[in-house]
Amino acid sequence: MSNRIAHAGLAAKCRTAEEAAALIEHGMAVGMSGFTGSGYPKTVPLALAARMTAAHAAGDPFRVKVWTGASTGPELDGALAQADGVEFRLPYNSDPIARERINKGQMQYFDMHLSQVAPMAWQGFLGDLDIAVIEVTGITADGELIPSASVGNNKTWIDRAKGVILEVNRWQNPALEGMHDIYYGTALPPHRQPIPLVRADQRIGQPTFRCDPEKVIAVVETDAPDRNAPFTPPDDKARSIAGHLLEFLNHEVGKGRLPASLLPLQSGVGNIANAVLTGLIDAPFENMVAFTEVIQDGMLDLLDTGKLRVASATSLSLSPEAAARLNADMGRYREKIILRPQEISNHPELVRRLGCVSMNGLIEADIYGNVNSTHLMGSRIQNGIGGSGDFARNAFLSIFMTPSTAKGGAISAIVPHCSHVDHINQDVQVIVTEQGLADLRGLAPRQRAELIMEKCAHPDFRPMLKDYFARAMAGSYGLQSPMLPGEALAWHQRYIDTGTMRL
Ligand code: 0RQ
Repeated sequence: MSNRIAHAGLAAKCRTAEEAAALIEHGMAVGMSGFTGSGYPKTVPLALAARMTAAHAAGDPFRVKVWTGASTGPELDGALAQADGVEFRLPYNSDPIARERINKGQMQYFDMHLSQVAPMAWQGFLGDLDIAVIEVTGITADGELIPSASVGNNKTWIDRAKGVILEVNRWQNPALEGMHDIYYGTALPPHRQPIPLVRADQRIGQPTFRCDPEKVIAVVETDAPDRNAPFTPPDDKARSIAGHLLEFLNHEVGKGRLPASLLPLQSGVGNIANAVLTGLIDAPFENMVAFTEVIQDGMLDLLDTGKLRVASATSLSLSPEAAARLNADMGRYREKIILRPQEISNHPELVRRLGCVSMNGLIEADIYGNVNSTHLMGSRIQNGIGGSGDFARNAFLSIFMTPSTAKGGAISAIVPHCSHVDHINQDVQVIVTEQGLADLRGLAPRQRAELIMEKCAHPDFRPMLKDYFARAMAGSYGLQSPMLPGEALAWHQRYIDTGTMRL
């Protein structure tokens, strides 16, 4: 037993991962920690997957409902999906094995706005939560829990679950203690009060989770890193997208519509978002702050330059190199990073009050600026909406970015009609591709279409889009948002049939 467990009663509950996993039964709902590949439990899910595989081999059913913060790691989503042990999953997934099962119809997946998960769990719509499995950095002498590299929904899972299994991960730096801000003031209507946060750098809660030691049914000691992949260096397209976006932000500062320190930044996941953050290092903005979900490598680089003063998020999602850098200097970063529950990091009230500049990736946008963030060809889920909707609808500036083509140029990211809509055009103010940037603020649908085709579409697909739009103008049932229903999704059908949207 390590000195990470300072509470004698909880130290006495140390078990092996197999003993802890044996407490989880077929049909249970299990709330796991984990957000974008960090702070997820690493041994109990693996032991649970082994039990499931053995049960299935013996002809017995063994599947559970898995609730998390967001995506986790291969030891959790990958292992449980491989064992065919997940009946139902929420709210965000990026694991390829789980994705495959979802798309084969073998797993129910409730893809949700991340800020709404905790309130919905309290409302009771999701049913009872049987067990929480939560990775922590340590346990204090009075039994409070020091959070790990992500906060996610852990507070809610600990509060709601009938039993709690803790994984105390020695690999997580003990100096994480003090980085977190766990707010206990949320309530359901009619008792909701304003959340007293008016600046991104403010702390409104406490550094630890409260947990009744009586509820803890097992404590498992682990020593394993979070498994995040390295970022690929920005390619030409990512650099072009970042360039257009930074030029636009500069222009907005020049016009007096944004302060010189910008407004609190929210940045999505992925290589393009990372390229934008990297581009901000050489941009003329100082004293920036971030109010976002995920702190990835580019955000750490920005903190290092001093241009970013503070970053508020719910999770650290770093490459192994950046994680090592953070670990080596945790004392200093702890002053600049605040990790909060995701119902606070993504809270619409706070995003609106602070006036975030929201920057997220997309799968496809249509000529009117509706955005699909989740489904390929209308039916196959990629990841999930994540926090993009929490931010896009409420941001001061809602920006979406993408390369103009996908799959080696076979697919246009700008289409006549989105095959699935996550963000309606009213929530989408700016679209950026490597071709250019369309500022859609204040424009009506036909004006938006002209601008998106001209600025964002790839030149190979632009004539096809213009041809469709011209024919829609001539033959549409109405002219508010001209459309030819029989043709609107023909590009997607062509891709499914022939492997390309090209004629
Ligand atoms: O698939 O790897 O099999 O080729 O989609 O696309 O280009 O790698 O882009 O990693 O930036 O992800 C929208 C998915 C973009 C992401 C999305 C295929 C493409 C590839 C991934 P392959 P890229 P990125 C904060 C905010 C929703 C959640 C969100 C996302 C794969 O940004 O999940 O914003 N967003 N959260 O080939 C068919 C198209 C395609 C396409 C791309 N038009 N048609 N396939 N692909 N465009 C974070 C959280 O909330 C946690």
